[in-house]
Formats: sequence, C-alpha cells, structure tokens
Amino acid sequence: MIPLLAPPFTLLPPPQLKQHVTQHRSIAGQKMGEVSPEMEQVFKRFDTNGDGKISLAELAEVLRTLGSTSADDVKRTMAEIDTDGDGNIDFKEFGAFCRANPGLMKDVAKVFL
Ligand SMILES: [Ca+2]
Ligand SMILES: [Ca+2]
Repeated sequence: MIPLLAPPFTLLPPPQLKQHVTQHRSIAGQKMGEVSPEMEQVFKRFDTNGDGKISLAELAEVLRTLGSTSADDVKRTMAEIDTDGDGNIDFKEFGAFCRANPGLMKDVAKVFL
C-alpha cells in the first residue's frame, strides 16, 4: 500500500534553496529602504524638535558636535543629503545617505549613540 503522506523530511527545501531565499530577501529589504535601528536612533538625535525632519539648524548643530563649524560645510552637507531640495532632510533622504555612506554613518553613530 502507498502511504498517503510523504516522510516529513521531503517537505523541507534543500539547503541551497533556503540560502537563495535568504539572500533574495535581504536584497529586497535594502531596495525597500530598510534602515538599521541604530540609524533610526541617530536620526532622532539629529531631529531635536522631533518634527520628523532635520532642518538646516539641526544639521548645523550635528556638524558642530562632529567638529565642523563652517557654514559652507553645513550648506554643502545639506545639499548632498536633501535630494528633493525642500531644505529639510526627511527620514527617506537620511536613509539613502546612510546606505550610501555606511562607514561614515558608523562613525557618526559612535559619537551620537
Ligand atoms: Ca526637526
Ligand atoms: Ca528633503
């Protein structure tokens, strides 16, 4: 007589398939704009008035803490991160900057967290 159920082990995907799925998921996650919890904390430290955006004044304060007091530096950094040019860095822009500069953001996290 043929058993109705296959032995359980046949239901598990082979190891190489599992691996593939895991890799695919992490790539998809990055495309969705995933930002690490550390970066979210850093953003909250930067956004001192808590409106969900980093203004030029808030960015200036961040750069001052990091040792840069030049107004030109602040303007240049703002222009670099504020990709839609509305004069504020929102979390999406901040996340994109974090992903583009992971080494720099690690150093910044060390200072602020
Ligand atoms: Ca703010
Ligand atoms: Ca913006």
